Amino acid sequence: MKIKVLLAMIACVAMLVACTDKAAEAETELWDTITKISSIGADSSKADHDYFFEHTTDNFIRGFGYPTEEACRADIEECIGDPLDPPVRANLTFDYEKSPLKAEMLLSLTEIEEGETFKTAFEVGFINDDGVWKADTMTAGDDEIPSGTPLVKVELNEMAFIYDTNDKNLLSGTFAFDIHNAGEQVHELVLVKIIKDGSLMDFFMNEDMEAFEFLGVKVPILPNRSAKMAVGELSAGRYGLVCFLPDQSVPGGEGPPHMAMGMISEFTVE
Ligand SMILES: [Cu+2]
Repeated sequence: MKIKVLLAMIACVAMLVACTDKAAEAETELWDTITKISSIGADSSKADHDYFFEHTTDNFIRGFGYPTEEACRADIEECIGDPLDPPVRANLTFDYEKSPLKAEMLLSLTEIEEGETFKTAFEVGFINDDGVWKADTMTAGDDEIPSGTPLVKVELNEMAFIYDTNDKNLLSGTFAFDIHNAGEQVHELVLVKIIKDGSLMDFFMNEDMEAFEFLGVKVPILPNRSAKMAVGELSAGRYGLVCFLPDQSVPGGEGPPHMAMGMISEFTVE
């Protein structure tokens, strides 16, 4: 009896080890895929472009504003653009409970102001297509939010930021955003501090870069997905929320920016 139990236990342990090995193998493969995809830009070789399209689905390409692989290849300069900085492995986690498989990673990106690097979290969904892992979705992931930080809910839709500008936590300047995309298009949330007197819309229209300071961004946020965004401690003053993504009902990323259609908003910290 005892031996049977022992054998059963050994079998269980062996199975666990086998499963863990298989998971580790899959994770390495996924990791290599993400790293390779991130390194590919419009100027990369034909072989690299082929790799890109072999390891991404049309659904993933649609996130770039192009309906198919063919459309993206035809306008590759705009569609793929520049390579991304290498992702940071320490922040990679896998969630096997969800289907398609979700892999979270953190990329460091250089944004807007020269020399200023922002860390941005992305959650990538993979599907296994005949033994090949393909990136199928990419949406903004959660920032690390210090425990006890109050959350201010912001809903995104066509075409507005919906939130309570009288929320006491928002007014206090100490909070994190809990963003949800309730719309049908991909959105982003860009947070700026408004420095000059005047209309935020005018500053963007006139490209007056002195009039505001870029504080952070969550992009892209897919329909029906959420992301938590850390904002630090905001000092008293005017702040803006803006979405610059193009109207996706117009193909090829040629639509007007959501900002021009109403996705621009202002709040005050007291
Ligand atoms: Cu938008």
